[in-house]
Amino acid sequence: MNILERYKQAKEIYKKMGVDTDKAVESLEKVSISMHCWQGDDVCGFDNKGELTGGIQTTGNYPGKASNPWELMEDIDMAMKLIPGKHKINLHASYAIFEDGEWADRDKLMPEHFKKWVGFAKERGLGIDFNPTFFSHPKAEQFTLSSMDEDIRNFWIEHGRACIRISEYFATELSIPCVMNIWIPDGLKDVPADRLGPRARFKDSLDKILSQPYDKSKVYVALESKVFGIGMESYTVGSSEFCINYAANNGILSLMDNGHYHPTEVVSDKIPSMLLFNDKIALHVTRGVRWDSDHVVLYDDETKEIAKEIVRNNALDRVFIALDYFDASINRISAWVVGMRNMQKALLSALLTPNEEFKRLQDTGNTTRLMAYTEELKTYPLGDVWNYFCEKNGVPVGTDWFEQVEKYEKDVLLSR
Ligand code: RNT
Ligand code: ZN
Repeated sequence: MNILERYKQAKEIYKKMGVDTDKAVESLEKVSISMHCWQGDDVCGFDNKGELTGGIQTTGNYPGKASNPWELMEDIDMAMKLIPGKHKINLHASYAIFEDGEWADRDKLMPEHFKKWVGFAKERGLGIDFNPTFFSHPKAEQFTLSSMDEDIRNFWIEHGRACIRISEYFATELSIPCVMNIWIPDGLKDVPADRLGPRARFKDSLDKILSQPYDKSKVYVALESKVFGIGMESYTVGSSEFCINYAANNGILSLMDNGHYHPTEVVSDKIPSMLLFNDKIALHVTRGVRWDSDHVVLYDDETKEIAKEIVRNNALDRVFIALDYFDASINRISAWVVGMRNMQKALLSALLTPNEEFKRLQDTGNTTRLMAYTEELKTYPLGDVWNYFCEKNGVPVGTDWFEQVEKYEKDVLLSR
């Protein structure tokens, strides 16, 4: 049976459950996910030769890593060919492209250092999101925006301000708003003597960064919290409470990364609360295995639960979804494609749920039927709708995409 016939059957099956598959497919087509460039080169970037710092880590040594902008762009192209829909690319400031040898430090970065990225995105109709890079730099030893050294703190404030200008440049050039996410690695390995001081300095630094004028309809500044990092196990300056309160009081967005909470805490449960108090929120979808390990996003329970909270609260246009992981132990293109497609599958699954009816069952206390239906739905033919979605959007169906990754590995990656 071909894909269209199977879709038609699936459509009937879902219809009996009160779900319109055509509408679900249409909604999913409009969702753009921000694909993190840093999966392509193990978070190395191009502006510094040093190692990855900031308490994050990639492990593995799979061959074929992109080691210059052109390879990274080539790899992004390959991944995007295998992912249905139109998306965004998520850049870090460390991916600046210096031509003619004129290197600039992070505090001096300018839009022209990202001209090539704009050209790349324009040609493909992609948006760009952005991140100042407060790590992998000689001035990012333990503290950046919370540093007690005023020179270092000012250096990073200038970096933040430069990144706002660059974000506005992306949004203006591409006519697609740019989410600019601030995450700092600052923290302590051991028990702090002063928890307040670094946070007060961080707060002041953020105020100074945000005093850079910018168009709020073009740039959405977000602040990402964290619970700990490697070498910062005892104290993180940008904790959840700090970031949520700062964002709420200063008109910026909160960004929740689901690797950044205690092991039994889930971001899915936080989403509805955040939606009640914020017009927009941002996410880094990742997979933590025992810690913030940044494994590839799978089609697992928490990813599905996150998708449900976005979809059933009608918040697809209020939540900026970005992926954030870095696996160097497997083919990096495959890592991108698996994660992106899984996020989309999770959204599709949520869209193929009779959400209003399920809410009604909860509200009327019919939890028996709710459980029975929810469990039946789990074996409904989601795959047939997904395959149709892929075909309709001109990307390979089923495992066919993987054949292409293998060929690309042989032809391109292994000859690097
Ligand atoms: C680190 C944060 C942060 C980074 C990226 C590279 O724990 O999750 O978002 O992963 O900026
Ligand atoms: Zn993150």
